[in-house]
Amino acid sequence: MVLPLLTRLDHVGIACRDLDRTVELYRATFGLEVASFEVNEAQGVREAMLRVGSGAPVAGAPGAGYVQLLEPLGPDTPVGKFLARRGEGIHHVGYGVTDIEQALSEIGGTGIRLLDERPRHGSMGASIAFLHPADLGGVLTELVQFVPVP
Ligand code: V0V
Ligand code: CO
Repeated sequence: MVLPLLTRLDHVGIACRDLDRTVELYRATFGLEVASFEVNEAQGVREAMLRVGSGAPVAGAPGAGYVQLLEPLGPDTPVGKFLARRGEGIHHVGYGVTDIEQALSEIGGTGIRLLDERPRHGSMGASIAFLHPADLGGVLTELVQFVPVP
């Protein structure tokens, strides 16, 4: 095992009620542009990734970090429930890993609950998996393995 398991900050996920308005807020306030815009039915979100900085590449993955703006596809989705309970704000933190299967196995072995036993499809082609916030000080934590486009 190569430590640390987390190689970089990939993104901060922010729950919002109106994705288009929030994208515009980030553009007008910070000059950030949308790098990718996707609907992820399985995760129940419309989401936009806004790249922050260019960053030096780490372990073959782009070094840039992102802000991920998340709008729920409905009330009975992770982000829909979060908005109803807590309102708009930071929803999760996503960290880069080099080998997500191995990271899940190592982290699962520590007793932290895995919300995904197997990686799932994430933004921009990445493999992602979530860890339970109740076991990590109230922070919903996402592992992200960058998958290069062939
Ligand atoms: C809920 N809770 C959270 C939370 N969401 N705590 C911290 N951060 C969050 N984001 C707490 C909530 O306050 C409750 O705490 C407890 O969990 C149960 O809340 P709930 O509303 O009943 O929610 P659950 O249990 O139905 O679901 C919560 C979890 C769920 C975290 C298990 O949201 C989940 O599986 N999330 C993973 C998938 C996801 O979030 N997808 C959207 C992003 P108390 O009151 O009991 O203490 S998709 C994405 O990021 C992509 C595609 C990408 O990056 O590529
Ligand atoms: Co995310």
